[in-house]
Amino acid sequence: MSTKAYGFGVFISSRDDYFHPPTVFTSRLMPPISPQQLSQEAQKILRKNTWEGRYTVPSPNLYPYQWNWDSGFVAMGFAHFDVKRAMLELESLFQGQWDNGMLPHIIFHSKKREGYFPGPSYWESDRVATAPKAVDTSGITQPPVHGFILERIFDLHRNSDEVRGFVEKFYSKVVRLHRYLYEYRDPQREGLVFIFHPWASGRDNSPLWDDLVKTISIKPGDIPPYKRYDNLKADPSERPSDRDYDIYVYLMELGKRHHYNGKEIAKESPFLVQDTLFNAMLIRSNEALIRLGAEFGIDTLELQDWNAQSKRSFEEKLWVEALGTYAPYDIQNKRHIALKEIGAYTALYAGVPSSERATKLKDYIELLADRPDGFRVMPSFDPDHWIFNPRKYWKGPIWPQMNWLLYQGLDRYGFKGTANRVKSDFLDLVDKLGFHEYFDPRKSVADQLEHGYGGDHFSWTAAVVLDFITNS
Ligand code: 2M8
Repeated sequence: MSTKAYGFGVFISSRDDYFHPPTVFTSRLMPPISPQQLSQEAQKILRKNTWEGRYTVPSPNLYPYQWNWDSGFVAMGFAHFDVKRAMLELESLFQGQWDNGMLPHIIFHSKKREGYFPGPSYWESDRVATAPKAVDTSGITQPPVHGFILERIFDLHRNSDEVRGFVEKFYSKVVRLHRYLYEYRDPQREGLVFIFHPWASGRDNSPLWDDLVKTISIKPGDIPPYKRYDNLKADPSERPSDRDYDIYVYLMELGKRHHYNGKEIAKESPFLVQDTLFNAMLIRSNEALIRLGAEFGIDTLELQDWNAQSKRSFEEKLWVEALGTYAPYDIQNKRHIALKEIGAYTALYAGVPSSERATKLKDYIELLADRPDGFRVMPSFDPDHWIFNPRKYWKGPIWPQMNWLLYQGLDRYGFKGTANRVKSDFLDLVDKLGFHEYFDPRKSVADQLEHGYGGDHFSWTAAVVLDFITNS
């Protein structure tokens, strides 16, 4: 057995057969922080980021509304210490669900109308017949994590009548979301649904989208004037560029023109992508709903059909042999976006890869972790690509929820050592650099920093810490 030091945390080596989870996260600059202290801090953050007692904002200053997949992870975090708030989190999120089943990426519960772009006045959901009347929302969605979050809450509280009752009742809302995706976002009935906006991928300015968005030319008058706030509140060098934002607005306007109707958008949008992460989340959530359906005696035939087709298509269409991984598919230009990027690795959590492909995915993560130039795993983008940027938002940093998804996937395939490496790298970063939005993956650099990147006291960072610590 060998012992390795990752950053300032000392952990036992990651080989599958002899990994032991750490009990204390140590830091050279700070006194050691115990898991109990980290967990208390995480609980405090989730409580503090809860507004009006019923929903949680990702970060009060930077993102002052309720976000779709953030709230999924937040509900999981709350389930560890206040399951009523976990249920309320999901209920307030689904208050924004449209009549056609679409679940928007932002729910604007808050009366606060300034300080985030694009706020409700840009999306104009009140002009869309299927949008809810009681609350303004955006017009695009985000990765569908809610099925497996519901399953997680159920698993943690399976003996509680209240939780069982909630899960049984809530179940149909998630099924409606999936039905929407298959009906409106899969015109060729392939089982792979498309997104029409980078924000819907959850990985806004990932290099994945760079070439594709270069094909979009914006003429004067195509987009309305707008004012960004994000680059005033976070270091602009860590945020997307102005050109990125012009594209975001352009695609938002396109969606608006079609009342966000996926079928119409599919005919016109230059950005139409069958994304890896998005479809992996859908598959894993289908699976969770099938399992929960069996618990409650609900007919799941429709879900089983969807899922069998989605898994098959994912495996057949999105795998790129030359890359040794999966890649999103650009529908308009009929090609893979063949870059190595973290979304592909979440296919493990969805149980998609054959064991041979799964081993390839795992080996790459191990290679990254063992390199002499020293990365914590897993950077959100290929560190060997010239465009990799370890500080810039989705172009390289480590993201909390992505490490959680990766951990689950590796664990599912029995790669316990690699899974624990992904987990302990993340906990080490939080211990050392705080509950930030994202982190520098370079060990030598991160070890000299005093904080992470983006927003601080970040909700999903707290949620992932709670789940990791409670389940280790
Ligand atoms: C980031 O995205 C928002 C737009 O949705 C933004 O930059 O303004 C992404 O990291 C996204 O995945 C996340 O859900 C959101 C809130 O944390 O921030």
